[in-house]
Amino acid sequence: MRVRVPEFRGAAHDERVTVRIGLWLGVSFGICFLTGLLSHFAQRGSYWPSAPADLYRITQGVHVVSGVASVPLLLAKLWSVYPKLFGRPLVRSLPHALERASILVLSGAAFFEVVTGLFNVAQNYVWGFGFVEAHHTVAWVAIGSVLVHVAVKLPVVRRGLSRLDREPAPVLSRRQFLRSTWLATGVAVVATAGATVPALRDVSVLSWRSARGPQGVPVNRTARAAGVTEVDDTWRLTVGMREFSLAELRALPQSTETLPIACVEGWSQSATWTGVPVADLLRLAGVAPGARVRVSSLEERGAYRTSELPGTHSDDPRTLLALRLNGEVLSPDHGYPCRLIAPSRPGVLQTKWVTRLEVA
Ligand SMILES: Nc1nc2c(c(=O)[nH]1)N[C@H]1C(S)=C(S)[C@@H](COP(=O)(O)O)O[C@H]1N2
Ligand SMILES: [Mo]
Repeated sequence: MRVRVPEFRGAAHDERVTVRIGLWLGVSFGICFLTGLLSHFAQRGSYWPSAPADLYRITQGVHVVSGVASVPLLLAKLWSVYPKLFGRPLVRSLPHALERASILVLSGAAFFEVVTGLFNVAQNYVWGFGFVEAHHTVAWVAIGSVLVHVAVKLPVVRRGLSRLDREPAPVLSRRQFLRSTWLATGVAVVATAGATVPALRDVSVLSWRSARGPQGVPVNRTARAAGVTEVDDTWRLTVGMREFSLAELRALPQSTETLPIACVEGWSQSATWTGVPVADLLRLAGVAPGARVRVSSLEERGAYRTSELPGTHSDDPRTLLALRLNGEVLSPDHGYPCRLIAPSRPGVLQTKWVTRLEVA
């Protein structure tokens, strides 16, 4: 039986163009998937290295930038193959049906990841489900269907990687389509990467959160939003069985470290923090070094009001209970009277308005 397919002769629909864009999409998706797993691990896992201090900042920056790069690539890829949707009959055989179904799953999962990721970056939680779990689960669906898709299409990939300029006529427009795709991808990356790459801050016009907050550092949740508005002289830090007033904390030996806040949303910002090393406080309270520590804040509601500090971090001399930021007393929005700041730690776990440290 002859299968009639309407003719789409535009250069964008050339198999060789589809394959090239597909390859880059595969690379950006693969990088995004792996760095996403690392982020999940850093947030949930019991082990995550505390050095180098910029480790999480880099993996999460790469995660968000590769996700952004996937958007134009995904759109160009779909544009390139959409004529295939008009192929008739809809289903030719069982393998063909499976292939079509897998593409449906792949496109759906890819769109879900990109859209939820971008909304999260914009701090727009418009849905009823938990972002982290959904984004993580669907990532496995997406990467699984990518692998199936690549395996099924391997012969096409081989064929499609042949030289673009074998036939003279539509060469230019094929190259033009590819070039505009690279260009759109480059623009998307440069326009947003400034959120985490300081050198790009001024060219990243669409970058989120690159605006300065108080003391030169952006703010995610303000003290008012967290309901932490009244901190007075009765405030105490409880460490195990010991209590410290703010004056007592200020009287302890202070350390100064330059460490980034690296938000899971992709922005990051380095700053100079001064305070008491958490390891010193634990020692004063008689806690054995390397303990896993639960950090609690004054915040009464909110997903990030507590966090756990793995032993690798509680033991690291650069992990501070910070009292000062960039030379000034912490502003309320940055966690006054004190906040946790540890090297290579996701921003959501850098708990502000700390009131208690205890062995987890
Ligand atoms: N208690 C508490 N601490 C918190 C949060 C919060 O909502 N509540 N937000 C976290 C998030 S998501 C980030 S990125 C950092 C941001 O710190 P900053 O506002 O000082 O830049 O604080 C973290 N600490
Ligand atoms: Mo964050």
